Amino acid sequence: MNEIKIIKSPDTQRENRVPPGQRVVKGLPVLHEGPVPAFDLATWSFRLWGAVEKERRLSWAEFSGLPRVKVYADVHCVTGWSSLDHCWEGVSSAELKSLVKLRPEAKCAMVHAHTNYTVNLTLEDFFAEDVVFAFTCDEEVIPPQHGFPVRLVVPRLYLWKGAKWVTGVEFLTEERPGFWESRGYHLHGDPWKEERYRR
Ligand SMILES: Nc1nc2c(c(=O)[nH]1)N[C@H]1C(S)=C(S)[C@@H](COP(=O)(O)O)O[C@H]1N2
Ligand SMILES: [Mo]
Repeated sequence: MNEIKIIKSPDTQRENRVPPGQRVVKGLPVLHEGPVPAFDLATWSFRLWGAVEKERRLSWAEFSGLPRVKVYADVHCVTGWSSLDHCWEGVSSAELKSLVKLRPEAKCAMVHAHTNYTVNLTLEDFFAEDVVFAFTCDEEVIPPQHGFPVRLVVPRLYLWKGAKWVTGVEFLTEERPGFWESRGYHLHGDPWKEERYRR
């Protein structure tokens, strides 16, 4: 086995780990639009496309075989709850750089997921060291309602950026709002600045 790199999200090192306007809950509530999608790992694929030199599609065997990291992080939901001390194991967003070469005009990432869910991230936020495509949460396989087989975790932004049931990443040359961002949520979503909604 390769050694798994352990990353501590910087926000877990703060003296006060609860952002303004948030309260701490135990466990992880379930929140999403629409039904929990069914999955067949035999046909599952992860696509990387858009502003890249050459598009790629990875099978479950290929994607789940990539080197892994463990990210220790808190989550903050825009609706007002935070849940502390989670450990996510999966593929670091930075790992994708070994799979596709971004074109110089690439500026943003749009992460795509079931069902018609998308989140926009700047490349800086997307490639932050603690961003992970997670297979497990707290040492257990992510349950269906939390995103099985793979969900994104972006610890430094509100939890809506953590797309469950991800299907791929499209690289964009200009920012385009994702699912919630086009319905009034903030384009960025920093919980420490309370970037909840757009005016
Ligand atoms: N595919 C998908 N991912 C999603 C959503 C969704 O509707 N569809 N909702 C988001 C929102 S708004 C939140 S708060 C978190 C909740 O994650 P949890 O159910 O694991 O707590 O999932 C995010 N990821
Ligand atoms: Mo949410």
